[in-house]
Amino acid sequence: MAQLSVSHRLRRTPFSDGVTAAGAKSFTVYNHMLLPTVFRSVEEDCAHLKSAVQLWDVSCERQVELRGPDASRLMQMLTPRDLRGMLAGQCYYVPIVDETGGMLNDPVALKLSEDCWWVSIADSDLLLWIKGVAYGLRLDVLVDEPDVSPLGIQGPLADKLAARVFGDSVTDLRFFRYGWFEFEGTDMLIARSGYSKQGGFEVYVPDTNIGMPLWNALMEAGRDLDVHAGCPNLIERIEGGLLSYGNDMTRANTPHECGLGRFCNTQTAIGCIGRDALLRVSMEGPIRQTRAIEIDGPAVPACHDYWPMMAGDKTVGRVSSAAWSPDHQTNVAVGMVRMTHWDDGTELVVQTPDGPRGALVREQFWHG
Ligand code: THG
Repeated sequence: MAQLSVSHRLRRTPFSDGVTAAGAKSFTVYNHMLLPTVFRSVEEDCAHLKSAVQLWDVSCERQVELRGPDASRLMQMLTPRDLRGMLAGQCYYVPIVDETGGMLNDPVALKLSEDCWWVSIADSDLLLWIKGVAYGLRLDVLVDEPDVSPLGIQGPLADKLAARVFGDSVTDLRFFRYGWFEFEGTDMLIARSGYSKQGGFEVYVPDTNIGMPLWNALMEAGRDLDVHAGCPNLIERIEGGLLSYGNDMTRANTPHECGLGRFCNTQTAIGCIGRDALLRVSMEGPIRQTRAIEIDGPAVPACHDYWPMMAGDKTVGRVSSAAWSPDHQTNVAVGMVRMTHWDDGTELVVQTPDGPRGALVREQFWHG
């Protein structure tokens, strides 16, 4: 395969030296930044993630900072999730929609204080949308991207490793809560969160220069835990039903179509952009929705183009992500299916590049 040319438009991260030294085999581009996708192999990385602990360079989950008297007001304009009960110390997974109810991003929002928020974004230029809204309404708020780079500590041994470097109290954090912890004299925000179902933390590293010292300290401290560099894993995230913005959903989808209706409180999210559109779709319900899909046969190739899902000669949906799961001995996939065919157990045919394959619609992901 041809190589990707790296230039200033394709940003390195504070941990790039560590990622290279660990032998990253491939990368993708996410928020104009390098994101590793494979170290040993997707299957080996998955097995290791489920049994040990990994360091993830997820710097590409960039922070958009909202700071100023209107920060909370602006934040509530961006999402149909009701933020009134949210306290400093909490993280919320928040769909962000445009005026038509179309998904713009699905970030994690962190409330630092009444007048300061971080929005930890998925792969779209959300900063520009937020700046536009703030300027258009002349809000009293600064919108910027700080030098903050998330480092994931993911896997069943994550608590053990984090405790050795940040102290035992880091293990008291509850899911989607954060606290402040010190490393070599620098305070950093650590949350119990991450893009896997294996548990762990995300360290919001507040200065590029402390990136490699922290990376090296974690690698050193976790030697006997078999710590290894890792990255969001395609197999594990499909099994867990974690969606990928730009792949499994786009601006053409509402949160309800994406199965993110449980993160919308459109009735009470007063001031939210797209509220009228979402009130309408939440009343009527979506006519297509994200589903887990099980695809028969041997390992499917990578899903670059959407694969049509057929019922007879009718196209009733499409697969957006797929991978062979060694643990489930089947191909696990994410698809969008029309309501006429979205019931659990519905049998369909998926047109893969390797030819047609039988497939089953599932109401639940695997959570494996
Ligand atoms: N962590 C941080 N920033 C991120 C991601 C992350 N930005 C980009 C991307 N990932 C955003 N997408 C997601 C998708 C799923 C979750 C988080 C971010 C997630 N979901 C949990 C689940 O579905 O089980 C729980 C959500 C909840 O119950 O509140 O964690 O990973 N910093």
